[in-house]
Amino acid sequence: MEDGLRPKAKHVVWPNLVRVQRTEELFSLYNPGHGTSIDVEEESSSLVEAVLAGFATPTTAAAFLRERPEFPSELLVLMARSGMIVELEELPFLEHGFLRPTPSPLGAAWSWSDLPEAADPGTWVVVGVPVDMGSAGRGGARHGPSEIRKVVNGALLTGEGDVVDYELERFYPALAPKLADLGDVEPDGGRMDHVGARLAKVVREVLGHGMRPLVLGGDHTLTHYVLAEAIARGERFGVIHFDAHADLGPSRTLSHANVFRAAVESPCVDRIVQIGLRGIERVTPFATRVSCPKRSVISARQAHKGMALSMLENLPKGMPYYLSFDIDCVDAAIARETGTPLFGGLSVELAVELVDYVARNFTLLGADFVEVSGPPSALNAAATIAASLLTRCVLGESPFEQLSSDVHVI
Ligand SMILES: [Mn+2]
Repeated sequence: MEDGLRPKAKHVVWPNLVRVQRTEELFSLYNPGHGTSIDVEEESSSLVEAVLAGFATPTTAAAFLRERPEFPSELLVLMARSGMIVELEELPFLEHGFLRPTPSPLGAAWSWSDLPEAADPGTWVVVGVPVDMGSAGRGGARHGPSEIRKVVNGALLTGEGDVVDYELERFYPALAPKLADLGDVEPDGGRMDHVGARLAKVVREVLGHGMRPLVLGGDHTLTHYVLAEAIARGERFGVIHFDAHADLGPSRTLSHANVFRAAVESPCVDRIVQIGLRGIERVTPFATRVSCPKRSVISARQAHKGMALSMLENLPKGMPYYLSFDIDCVDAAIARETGTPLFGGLSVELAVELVDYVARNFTLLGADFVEVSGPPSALNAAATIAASLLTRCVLGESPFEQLSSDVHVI
């Protein structure tokens, strides 16, 4: 059947559906947890009623249609995509909600039901994950997505026309980046695995359409769920990870301190590059030391000596990479708003140069910017830096000329 509805999976009406009767025949259905609604007109009201009655107790689309051979299956797909009916299996993590639209989208505002029609390969699809459940340091990363969206240059990323880039002396003619925003994953329910399952559902769909997730954290734990979806595709890829910390803790309990564990263990992940590491840590005496030849580490000190760039230049370019940027990679004297700050990190200039190199020279299958924290303030330096780094990602491969002394006049 069409995208978004598995015919043999049991579906059920979403339990908290709101019905508003507009006239005797006309009504609207709202799914406040998915941020979706459908207006039901006279000609379709009996069909919608049939779906609501038919899926009041769990059944499959195949069984529903077998009893009603004349039923338009596209209406069933629409009701599944808009969350009016959901898979029984997904109910535990969808019952508290799925996606919340954001008041300040980056690029085009998409709702879940805009997919798959709106899908366009190569598009960066923003999704925020406002959680800090997986943090051991100071919390506050739940403010990350809204703090970052507040300071992204929206006119630059949503408009059309020429773009002048004084930072890297470039001129981008007629720049129209492919960027859309699905809003934030619902953080309600208090369970990281439920939030992770919602995020995984989004990432699976985005990757499935050849688009690229651009995830705004949130604590670093969320990267685990994104990487798991990338690994599930079964294709070889590499990971480029900017962080003050290695996030390879030996614990089996998922937290923001061991999110790259699955990447180390999966044969799909061919290379893991970690840039900006620093600090001194005690290794737990219960852990066993094992070799990991696919891992390369460039400390913050080495990065400042030009070694990060030369290492990236020598990485194989024949496979896609996933970029994960923990804002604490940047020096804590500059990017203060983060959970586990460390001094002696990357400068803003170096971070911009490296992310720009990555975005221009590698095929990125997705990216995240995590550990930007609140509380909301007049100037959130970490959010502002994350915003300029993610802008470099979105500018990506766009063609440019060397900046000239020309001026623009009307
Ligand atoms: Mn981290």
